[in-house]
Amino acid sequence: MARRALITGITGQDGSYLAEHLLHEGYEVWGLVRGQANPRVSRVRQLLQDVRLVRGDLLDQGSLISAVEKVQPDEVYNLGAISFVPMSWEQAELTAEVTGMGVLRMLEAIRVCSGITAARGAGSGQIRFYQASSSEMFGQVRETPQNERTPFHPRSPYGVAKAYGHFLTQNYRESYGMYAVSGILFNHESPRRGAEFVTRKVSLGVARIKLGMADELRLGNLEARRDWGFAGDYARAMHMMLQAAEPEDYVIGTGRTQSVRELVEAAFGAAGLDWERYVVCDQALHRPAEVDLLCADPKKARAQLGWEPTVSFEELVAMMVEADLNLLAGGGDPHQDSSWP
Ligand code: NDP
Ligand code: GDR
Repeated sequence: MARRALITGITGQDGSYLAEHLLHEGYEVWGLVRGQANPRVSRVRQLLQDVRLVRGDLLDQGSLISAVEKVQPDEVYNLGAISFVPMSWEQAELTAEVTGMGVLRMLEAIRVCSGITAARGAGSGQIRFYQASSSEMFGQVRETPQNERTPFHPRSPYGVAKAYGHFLTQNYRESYGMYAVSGILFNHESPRRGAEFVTRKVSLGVARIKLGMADELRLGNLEARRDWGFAGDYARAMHMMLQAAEPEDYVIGTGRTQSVRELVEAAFGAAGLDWERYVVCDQALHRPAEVDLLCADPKKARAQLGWEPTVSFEELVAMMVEADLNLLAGGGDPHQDSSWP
């Protein structure tokens, strides 16, 4: 019988790559969807036709219990979150509820549906759980590169909520013997990335300028450094983590770091443009507290899972610029696009 996976956050960037990967691996894939008229759900219906949908919301405990009861999953991937860091200052409480408490609700749904109690002891329950932890938990780093033992100092309500979810996942593993793991993933991008994140904002900006649809691109802090990889590679890592014999947490990243300025230079360069003529630095886009430098040390994932990234930073940037040039030249709308590269 096919293994069954339940993915929260199916309408997001990672949900789409993970669903495709799991379908390819022969899984029966279920996606948790919320809301009444969410246009991203129609896109999933259209583009991921083999994915089955179940209603639920990370804010609603009962709905998660019902979803787990209905799907009877072997694996649960908790990707749902408010994931845009600046929004976490504007809606700090909602971020805590969805990105932080949502993890508790999903773990409780699994625990209750599996009949797990502390008294039953270690190893009880069959459902394997993946939590989408983030390099934003490292925040203000005192050591680089960052590995599984690097201390956390989150710099945004989002980072704090992720740290809660991370420790809680560890705690359910230790308290109930559940197979529950966190992937501490560094930034990963693709042509399916939301338009508000810096890589996609830049690739769309470059495409608009190249096609004569805009004459400037406004950005915030150009000096921040990130470790950027390709989302398809990271979805593969999530699945690999849940196949390991023992439940453990892993850092996933490329081990290279670039500044936003270098990203901008590479993206404009890929379209034959000089970025300095078009980029405007806007103080209003700076964050109340910034994460200055992130760089992964993915040695453990390489050694224990055999995971390797396959797309370089330069290839990633070129892929995103080309995809957005094609999208906009064909009259597509990045907020509504009904085809995924
Ligand atoms: P996206 O922002 O693209 O997707 C977020 C998903 O969360 C959407 O499917 C959204 O669904 C869902 N969601 C939001 N609120 C709720 C809710 N109340 N209940 C259920 N689902 C909800 O994120 P990514 O795909 O980029 O990231 C996936 C996960 O990985 C996130 O948890 C993110 O924080 C984390 N992460 C991402 C990294 C990256 O670089 N991409 C790096 C490290 C961690 P809807 O359509 O209903 O709004
Ligand atoms: P990040 O991604 O906050 O790292 O979180 P984002 O692409 O938003 O920012 C990266 C860096 O770029 C700087 N920056 C800008 N960012 C945006 N969005 N818009 C701008 O105009 C701009 N100008 C400069 C930012 O200040 C920042 O330093 C992403 C999300 O996917 C999280 O959910 C995830 O956990 C982390 O990656 C790892």
